[in-house]
Parts: sequence; C-alpha cells; structure tokens
Amino acid sequence: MLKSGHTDTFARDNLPPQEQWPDFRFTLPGLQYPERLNCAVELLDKWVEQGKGDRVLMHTPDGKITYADFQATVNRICNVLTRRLGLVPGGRVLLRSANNPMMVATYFAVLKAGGVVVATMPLLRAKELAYPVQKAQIALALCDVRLAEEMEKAKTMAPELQRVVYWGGGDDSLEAMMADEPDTFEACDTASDDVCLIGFTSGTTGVPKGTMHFHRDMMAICDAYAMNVLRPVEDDIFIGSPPLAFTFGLGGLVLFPMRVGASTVLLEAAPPDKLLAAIKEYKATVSFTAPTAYRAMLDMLQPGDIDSLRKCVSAGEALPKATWDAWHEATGMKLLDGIGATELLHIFIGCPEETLRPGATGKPVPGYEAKVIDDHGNDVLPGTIGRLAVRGPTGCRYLADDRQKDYVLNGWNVTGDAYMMDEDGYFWYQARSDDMIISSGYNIAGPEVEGALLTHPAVAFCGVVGSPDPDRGQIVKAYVQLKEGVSPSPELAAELQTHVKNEVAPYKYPRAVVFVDTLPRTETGKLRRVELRERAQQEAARDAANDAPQSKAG
Ligand code: 3UK
Repeated sequence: MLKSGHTDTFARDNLPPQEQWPDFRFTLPGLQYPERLNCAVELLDKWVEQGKGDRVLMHTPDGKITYADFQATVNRICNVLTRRLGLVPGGRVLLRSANNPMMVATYFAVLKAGGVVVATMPLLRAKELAYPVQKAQIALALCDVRLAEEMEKAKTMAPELQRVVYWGGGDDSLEAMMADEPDTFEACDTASDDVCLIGFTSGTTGVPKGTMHFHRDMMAICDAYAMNVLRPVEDDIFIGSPPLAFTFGLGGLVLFPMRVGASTVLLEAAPPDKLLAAIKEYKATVSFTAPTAYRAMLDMLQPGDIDSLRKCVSAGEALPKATWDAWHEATGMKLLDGIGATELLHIFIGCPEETLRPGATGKPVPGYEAKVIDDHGNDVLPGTIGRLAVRGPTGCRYLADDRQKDYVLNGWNVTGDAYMMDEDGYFWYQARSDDMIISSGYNIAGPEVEGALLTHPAVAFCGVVGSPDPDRGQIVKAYVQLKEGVSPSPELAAELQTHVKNEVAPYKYPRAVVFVDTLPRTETGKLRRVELRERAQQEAARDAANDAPQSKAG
C-alpha cells in the first residue's frame, strides 16, 4: 500500500486482511492513477484551475451554482472542519441530508480535507444512525437542521458521536461558522488508496455492512462506466431520484457530471411525478432512477415532457423487458440497464444503446470481467444459471466484517445474484440467489414471473415470492398492484394466471394471486421481497389454521 495521507489510521487499520481482498484490475487505459490523488481535486478544483469555474455545476430552485462558487463553499467548510471541528485526515464524518447542494458541499469538503465520508439516508431512524456511528467510530456529524430530531436521539445512543453541527439556520449553524472562514483551502495530500468513503449497505437482511472505497475508486467508476458506457458530454444536465447516500445516486448525480464538467439537478424528494416535472423544467438530458420509476412515469407522460432527455439509466433492481419495451415505444429511447452494488461502488455490467439487448442486463463494463460459477466456484457453461462473479478496478472491502469471506471468493466478488450468460457474452438476470422459488422440485425465478405479469395491461406493479405449501414445498404467489381504474376480481386473477402460462413455462404460473394497493419498497427503490415472503408465510399459516386451502385467486 502507498504512504497514507491519513493521520487517523482507523480506516486503513480496519480494511480486510489483504488475502481476503478481491483481485483488482487496472488494465483498461485511463484507470492508472497517480500515487497521490485526492478525488475532490480531480473532480472540482481541476475545472476552476482550467478556467472553467464559470460553468454551471448545479441547477436549483434558487438559481445556478457554478463550479467556482461551489469550490469556495467547499473550501470554507474545509476550514471549519479542520480549524474549528478538529477533523484530521482519516477522520470519519457522518452526513445526514436529503439530496441538495449543501449535502454535496459537505461531502466534497470532507473528501478534500482528507476525511472519510459516511453518508446516510434521510429516512433512517436514530437506531439506524447509531449503528454506523459505532461501527465506523464517528466523532463528528454534519446534518440538515430539518433532520435534527433523529440525529439528536442517535447522539444519545452512540457516545462516540461528540459533535453534531447543523446547517440551515441558527447562531451556531455551519453557515455561521463558514462566514468567518477564508474561501481557499489546500487539499489534503491523500494517497490514491486512502479510504475516502464508507458506504453502508441497506441491510434488509442482517446488520448493515460498511463498504470502504478509496479516492481512486471514485475516479474509476467515472472512467470505467461513465466514460465507456454512458459517455456524457459537458453540456449534459443530470437528474434523478436516488439518495446520494446510495452510491447509485452519488455516481449518477454527482461524480459522473463532475468528471466531464457537466451540471446536475438535485431534488430533495423525487417521486415519479416530481421527477418528470423537474426533467421538463430543467431540460435535463441524463436521468438516473429505478426501473419502477420509469414505469410509473410512463403513465403520466405528456407530449414534450421529456424531449430534452437523451440517456436514461436504470439500476437497483432488475429492469423487466416489459418496462424496457413500453419506454421505448412511448419515447423512442432505449433504457440503459446496469447492475451495480455498494460493494463495487457502481455499475459493472451494462451496455450502451448500440449493443444492448432488451431484457438482458448487458455485458461487463470495460475494465470489469464477469462470469457465472456454480456452488463450488467452478465456471459454468454459457446458458447455465449460476452465481455471478465479477472483478475490476473496484471491489469489496468490508469494514471489520467476517462477511468479507462470503462476498469475495478466489479474488472474485460474488454478488449474491443468480445469472445466466448467453453464447454472445450477454448476462441475463434471474433472481437474487437466495430468492429462487422451489416448487415441486422446479426452480422458479420470481422476477421472470413478474416480467410476465407486467406484460398484462391491467398490471401496474407486482412482486412474486415463494409461499410455504404442504404439498409442493413452496408455491408461486403473486402480489399485484393494478393500474388505476382497474378493479380486482377472482376473474381477473384467473386471467392473470392464464396470461402467465401463455408467456412462460406453465409450471411457473402463480397459484395464488393477491391484489394489493401498494408494494413495499426500500429507499433505494427495491422491492422488499423479505416483507412479501413474511406476509406470504403469515397468510399460509393463517390458512392452515383455518384448515382452508391457501387463498387462491382472491
Ligand atoms: C441488485 C440489480 C438486477 C442486485 C447499485 C447501481 O443496487 C445497487 O447497490 P446495492 O448494494 O444492491 C446491489 C444488488 O442490487 N441490482 C442492482 N442493479 C440491478 N439486479 N438488475 C440490475 N440492473 O441484486 C445487486 O447485487 O443496493 C446499483 C449503482 C450503484 C449501486 N450501489
């Protein structure tokens, strides 16, 4: 490892042992970074130095923020952090805010000062904030004052947290401190392999894991995925919904635009209707959001709404072919599917428009390699379903966590997804490996059944899980949210079952169909399958107690 620029060595000390690291690959031209590297300098200061400080970085409801304005704000925060709040290189800083300019400014200030960012989702409760504070031993937090309540509670739960500074008003606010500080700051001389970000996974199953990323990793996702697949230009205006604490949002809404000197629109809350309105208002050209958001926007589209858009990235969960087709038909645009993971920081499989295949996730992003392996770690033949394994310039390094050994096998990152690679090298998503439904000895992937249901005109959204069944082990159970104006009925349920039988192998059809008003989703846009499975389990137990057959088609 290179000579660290950190004086607080906690992050480096808590990296996994080197033999448990994935193999990192830097063969792609453009991924060889200098030994001394601070990503904030590369992504921000460089533009001002090159005389492009007047370019617009952010479009906000209150006006535009240029790269130079933003740099001055970042520098003031750097001075507050290092001169008044005791931040030393390597110190962790928790950030808590919705997506807005101050969130990004504090983020970049921590990076530039050589600190380690721990960004958190706005909806987290005190207990969920206390966990990363303790795990990453965080002494300082910067927080939007509107989110103070849970932050203060977290502070009482985690004594490690010595100080919380709020922005957004008050005599002792961050802005008040900034006002007295100069707008220049010399960036910390960090090594390219110094940790700059600990991204916690959402932890829908088990305790969240802290994924550690280096300064060079922040550059690598720009130079691998963004430069080769997305290919933005400096006139692009990025927009989207994912929180910046979710690395899908960090890359898509901050790092990628800044890598090319483009601009971004940050929305504090971006449900599909708001996102659509903002695309129109700001004439955005590149959008980042979840598959279901594209599907939801389709129903609201008015002519001319999204004429400015030229690229639409979908990630976070599988993009059903039905959604791809419908978007293409309505807009003429090809959705760019891509699978990413917090462990790998961003997207590692995904194709540009010319080479993508609707329904497939795509091919490995230049710089990454991917393959499908069996339970023993051996490669399987094309056409066979197995576990996805990937390696490249970024990869899994958990903060002091035994689960490192589960994610990294023989130098490959094993993401927990069941995939099939075809003869042409395209990767086809099946399901999360532990989400496969086993019914009467058949393996059935829930997302495939969902994909079939979504081609029925009455279906808005759906989730398909296995439900315990005394005869078959599990049966396929579908939770279906109907389009507005469509009423649920046993006849419609039967029709959906027949529809699925016509679309995919008949044994995959949902033997139980339940109509719901909404489906449970995470803040990152993923269907909460765990919750649906629990619900299915309860319903099965209830039906068994009533000695009635499992509620079929109702
Ligand atoms: C699933 C997908 C099918 C898959 C993420 C883009 O989602 C991101 O990170 P997370 O750690 O979850 C990772 C898991 O999510 N997934 C993501 N994208 C797809 N499944 N098709 C897709 N296109 O199970 C993966 O293992 O929350 C996505 C960029 C950065 C990210 N962190």
